[in-house]
Amino acid sequence: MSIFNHLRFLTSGESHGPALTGIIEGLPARLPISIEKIDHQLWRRQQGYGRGRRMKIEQDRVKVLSGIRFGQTLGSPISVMIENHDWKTWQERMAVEGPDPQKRVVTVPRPGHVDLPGAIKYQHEDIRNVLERASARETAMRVALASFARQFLEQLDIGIASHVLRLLDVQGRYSWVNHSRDTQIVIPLEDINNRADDSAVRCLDKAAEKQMIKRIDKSKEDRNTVGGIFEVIGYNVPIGLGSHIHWDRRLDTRIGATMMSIQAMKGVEIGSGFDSAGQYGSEVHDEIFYDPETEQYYRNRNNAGGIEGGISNGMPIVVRVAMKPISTLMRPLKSVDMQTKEPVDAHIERSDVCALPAASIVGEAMLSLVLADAVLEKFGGDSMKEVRQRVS
Ligand code: EPS
Repeated sequence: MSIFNHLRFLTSGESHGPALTGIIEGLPARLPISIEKIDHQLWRRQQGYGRGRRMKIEQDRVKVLSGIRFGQTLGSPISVMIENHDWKTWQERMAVEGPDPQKRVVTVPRPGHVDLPGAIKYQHEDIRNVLERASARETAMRVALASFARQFLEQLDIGIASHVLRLLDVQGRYSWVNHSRDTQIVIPLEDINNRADDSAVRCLDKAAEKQMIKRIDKSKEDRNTVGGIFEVIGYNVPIGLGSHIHWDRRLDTRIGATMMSIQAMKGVEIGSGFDSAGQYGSEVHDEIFYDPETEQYYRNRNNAGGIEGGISNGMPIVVRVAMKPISTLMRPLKSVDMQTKEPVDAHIERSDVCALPAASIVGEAMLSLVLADAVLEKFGGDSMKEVRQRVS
């Protein structure tokens, strides 16, 4: 059950269990690894206006258990752990053995959450047995594992960035879909993350940022939640990753699937995506030019989002992902008690008003994993030296 060809990775852990754990396998040997860089990515995922109290409890740090020695990969499976600090208060309710001492079962599913289909599918009487694993807490481990892939890409000068494009009805100005050379000049690709990291909502447009913050405040006041759209960009990506020859080898198949795998995502676009459906071919397709000096083909815009026919074309890879509003509402929607079948208000759990900025970091993580996998598929190599020789 994977569209990864070279890398393999698994995550495990419940939101309020003792820890998250993960394994990544398939990275070459002798890749320099900085734990500080992994922790920095974990820190980035914990930021963002609109998060709830949990993010004050956790200070995510990775603990490496195998696969790294003296700051380099060994080529063996890398296993890591992130502790859940909140576990202290959940030990009894999340105990591995024995009966539940508090007998506090969750029986009312939240509309929009996996609660109802999950409880029916797995025949759980306590919805907690579903929601603990469904929680986006799991994405901390994805970010940790992807940090290894990201450090691999860094060695090849491939960069990954993200920013929030839209929150509710507020749309920022900058997008790397349809970008001209001018947009590039306003914000160089290498600066996107620094500037987005400086914003409480990861928005590059200061006027839109203000409005986004206001929407989050209003939503909190109304005991509601908000989603939006983030854009993830991969740059300096070599031409030729992915393939048109089979559906599961297409780079866009793999990006689409991994982005949709992030909790609460409801839509993915590559390049101008849904907008292109309303435009003529002449408006959509990016004309091809050739620069004899650099001996390179180039384009003046990027509606294709860096992928044509499932193959990277050398332009930045641009992916937009739509996140629905979080389904835990402090002013709950109507639901049904699964025990009594009576109509009641949905279950309330501590949650976030908006986790869109964090989701964009998770989007970066998923793109890092897909691109690292596609690079290894195309070029191969057991050691970093071998990979470097083959890529250059
Ligand atoms: C989440 C609910 C909240 C979030 C959590 C995801 O957790 P809690 O129920 O403990 O308040 O904070 O996100 C994280 C813990 C995280 O690390 O991102 C949910 O139900 O998905």
